Amino acid sequence: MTYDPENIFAKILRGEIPCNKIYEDEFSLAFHDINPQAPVHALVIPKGEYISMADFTRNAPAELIAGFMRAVGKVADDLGVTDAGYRTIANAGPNSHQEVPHLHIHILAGRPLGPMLD
Ligand code: D5M
Repeated sequence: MTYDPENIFAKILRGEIPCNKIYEDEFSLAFHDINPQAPVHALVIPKGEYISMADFTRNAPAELIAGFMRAVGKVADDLGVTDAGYRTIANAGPNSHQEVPHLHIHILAGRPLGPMLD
């Protein structure tokens, strides 16, 4: 599968469509999910053309991988959910119901989340 530069998160990264931004640095952009599944539902995406965690960890430079993962923890801290707890999810591929083919980590928090799977 090749990266589709017209996916919606690529457009957000290029500033072509807006997002409700939480955090940005040289490696990452974080914003609120448009269709929240919990009181806190953030998305963190790496800067670069990566479809999935497999694509990212195989192909991204180590500095970007480290910076991206650090941003996920920082966003959770900044949102004030670290102590109460939160869930991170990165869907990948058809069986996971990945809708947007640009790597994104969901941060879900703000209420007890219950069992992991539907
Ligand atoms: O999750 C894709 C997520 O992306 C889903 O929770 C909705 C969200 N989404 C889609 N478009 C937008 C925009 N424009 N802003 C913010 N959030 C958005 P997946 O894991 O691919 O199923």
